[in-house]
Amino acid sequence: MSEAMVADRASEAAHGATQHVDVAVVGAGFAGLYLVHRLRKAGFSVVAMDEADDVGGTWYWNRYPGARCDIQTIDYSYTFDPELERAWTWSEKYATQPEILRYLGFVADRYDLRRDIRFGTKVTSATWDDATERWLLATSNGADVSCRHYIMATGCLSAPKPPEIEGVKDFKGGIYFTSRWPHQGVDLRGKRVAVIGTGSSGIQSIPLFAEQASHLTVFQRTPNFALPAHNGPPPSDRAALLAQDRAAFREQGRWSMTGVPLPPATEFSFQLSDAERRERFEKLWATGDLVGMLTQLWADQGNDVEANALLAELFREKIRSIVKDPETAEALSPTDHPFGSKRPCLDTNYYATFNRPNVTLVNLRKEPITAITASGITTDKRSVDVDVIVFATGFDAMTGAVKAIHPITGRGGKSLSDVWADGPHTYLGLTVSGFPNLFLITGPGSPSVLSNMSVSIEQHVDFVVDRLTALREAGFTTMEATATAQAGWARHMADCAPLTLHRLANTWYTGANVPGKPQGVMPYNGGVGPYRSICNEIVSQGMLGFRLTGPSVGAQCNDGEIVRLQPDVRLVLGMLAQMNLPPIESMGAQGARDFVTEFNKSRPAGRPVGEVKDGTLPVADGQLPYRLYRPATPGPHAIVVYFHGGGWVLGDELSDDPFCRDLCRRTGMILVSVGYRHAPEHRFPTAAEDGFAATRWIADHAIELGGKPGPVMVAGWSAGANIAAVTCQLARDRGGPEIAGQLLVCPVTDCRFDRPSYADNASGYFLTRSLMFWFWDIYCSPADRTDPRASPLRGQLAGLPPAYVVTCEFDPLRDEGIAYAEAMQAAGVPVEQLKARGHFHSSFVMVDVVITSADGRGQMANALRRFAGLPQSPGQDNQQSDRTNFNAAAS
Ligand code: NA7
Repeated sequence: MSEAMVADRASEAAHGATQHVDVAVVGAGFAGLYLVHRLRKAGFSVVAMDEADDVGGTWYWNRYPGARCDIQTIDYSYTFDPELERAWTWSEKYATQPEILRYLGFVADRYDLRRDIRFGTKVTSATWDDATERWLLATSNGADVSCRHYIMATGCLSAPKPPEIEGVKDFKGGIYFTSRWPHQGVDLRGKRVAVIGTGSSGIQSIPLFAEQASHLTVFQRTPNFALPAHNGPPPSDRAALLAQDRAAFREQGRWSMTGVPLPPATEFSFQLSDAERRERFEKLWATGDLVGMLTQLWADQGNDVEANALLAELFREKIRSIVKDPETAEALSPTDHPFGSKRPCLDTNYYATFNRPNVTLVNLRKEPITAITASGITTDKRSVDVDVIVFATGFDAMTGAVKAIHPITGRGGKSLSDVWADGPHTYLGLTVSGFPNLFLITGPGSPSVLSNMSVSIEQHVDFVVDRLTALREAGFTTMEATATAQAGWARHMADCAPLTLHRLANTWYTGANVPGKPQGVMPYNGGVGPYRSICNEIVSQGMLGFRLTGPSVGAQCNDGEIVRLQPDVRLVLGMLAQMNLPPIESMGAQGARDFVTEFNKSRPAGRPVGEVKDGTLPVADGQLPYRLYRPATPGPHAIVVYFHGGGWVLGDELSDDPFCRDLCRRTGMILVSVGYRHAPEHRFPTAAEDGFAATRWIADHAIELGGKPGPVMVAGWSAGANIAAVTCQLARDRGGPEIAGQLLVCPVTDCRFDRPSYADNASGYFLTRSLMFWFWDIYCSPADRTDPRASPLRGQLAGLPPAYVVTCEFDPLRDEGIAYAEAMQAAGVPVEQLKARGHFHSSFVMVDVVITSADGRGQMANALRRFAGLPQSPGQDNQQSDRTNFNAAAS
């Protein structure tokens, strides 16, 4: 836009004392442009303001040489208008900044957006007025703005971080920031250049600086993972997919985890050989596909430190193979964070640049910068004289652009900076309690920078504009998140933490790059598709978590938390609901068994253990099969006798295989999973008696099995936990075997169905009330049900071995498990309980699917170790252990 046009717009705005609009938007980048378009189409009066002289947002400012997007441009585009998509063709796989800026200019022209944008205009304060229910915005240029709704489309990486290094102002040479690169460019030919910072901006620009500079010195604090972009035309296979069915391609992106339509890997690292893993890595390295590298290698690469370490090492091998000087290669090799936990970069000749004679790497971890002087940069080992310093030192990400650019004062005079003093608090990353009618596009708490931004921006803009339209139609004038909804979102965000490894790195995702900034993963890591479904659910549940008011319609507040399930439990239940399965109880016993066998085939295989051995053991009237899991560590090991779940009707000694393997690995103990007999062929009390007999046989044959002689532990899940509990009572009453402890996971303990959990969780959580009725009917006649061998809660509880009882919030069996734990405790049994919030009946056995249950499985393992008199394994406190394991894997 010409300067004259900017001046015109400013003077237009300056005509009235205040410009009145329905909606004011800050920012004219990807988000701001789409907002103006959609709001206008929805019939709202709108003004957007941007400090820049034209559209572009981050792409207006970040003009440093080599600046490109790191999501393929085929995905990094608007998708709201198929005509627009047909009208624009990207020239490269990863477009350069000038091309992206041209694209945004093209979009602005096509929809005539500039006429509602005041360029060269900063908002200097925003204040909510309760009386008028409007925001009043003061601006740096022209009229103030009064608006009903205020939308911050300020971007996540738009507030540059100050250099934080002493002496910058003393430097006599040229100082440049990649984030504010001069429009006319900078001639670095023949100059001695220093670059500080090796994030995406540094890594993209360093190879180009090296081609011009007489000498380039790169000051690196943290080495980063970089993948060669192999730029060129957009990949023909993906272009063909898009051309074939544009709508389906886009829809797939919208519902994916990252916002890019690429199917994630389904095989786990431990299911692939070294050669297979390397082959996958080489393929993605050769194609330069960053999202692919982040999601398509193996299913556990993003959430398991050991699986991730395999990938990180392949990267380091590449660096060593490219960079000739071993010390430089070592310094360039990241070891302090898992791959993907810090934004990995796409590069063109980055590592090879360090083979050039005119390039030096200074490792600030070994020699920190002490000062910038008049002539250059001094570390504690040397002084480097330079003509130019380029700061590629990044941004005050996510919150910087929202809270630092101007005071925002909400209801009751509350300042956003104060409310966010200890970190950002939002509902959905989109709204803030206490700040009515304020919206943040891709704010902290939304997928934002962990996603394809263009997809997330469109989703947010659509959500906001659709809500504003619906509000207007219903006569509401304000919309505000409730404190309960916001607190619930914070809890959901915390629940999502184990889904990825972002928490293990100090990055701008966590605020660690800005001294003094509160720490915590700011973007939502639960995935783009799940996030979209949550937003949709909020609407379908009558704007759950929002308070709406209007002069003629009064107030409406449907308060509550949108996600009470653990994030991965929510996904599993969603998938099961989509499968639309017939009730298991309608299948008949054999049909249900076949179904379970088939269903189990699709689950991730369990992790490797030292040895898996099948055998049989005798009981009074037959033989029972068992499967033994032995740890890889030298024995003899303590023994846990395990009973699988399945309502005394389904399953066998193999059916909880991944869980047994997991417990074996975590405890360092032998697990013997017993194939006890089932109803209806063998009704009560066969399963209970089999459990007891098997435990006795295993205890008697501990040495032959490679275990330690002496007491054993028992464990079980669901009906298996019922058998474990009964076994403990029978062993006490029948003179052994000695049992050192019992782990009861979601146990069946009683035949009463009137406890609240049977009503609260009667359906919708896989194990239903009606399925439990069916199990009981098949297993046990009503007359037998009160026998303590069926309902151990009705037995004598004194003198039982110590117990660890696990119950899940969304399980019909929750309350009888708690009742059993409390009754044992009242009888003097040492009892510990794990009441698993947000989990369902199957959470703990769905190893590698319900990742959020890993922490609980760690706690169970430690309980078993306590029973066995073994020291606690620090590796089982997950948050802590991930760091410890990461450090061990990296070293
Ligand atoms: P980044 O990714 O935040 O990178 C900034 C770099 O600057 C990073 O290597 C920092 O090291 C380094 N840095 C920051 N402050 C200092 C000081 N004081 N001394 C030495 N080194 C410092 O920003 P970018 O602009 O490269 O990329 C931002 C995003 O834009 C990118 O992820 C893409 O999504 C696009 P550190 O790692 O903090 O040790």
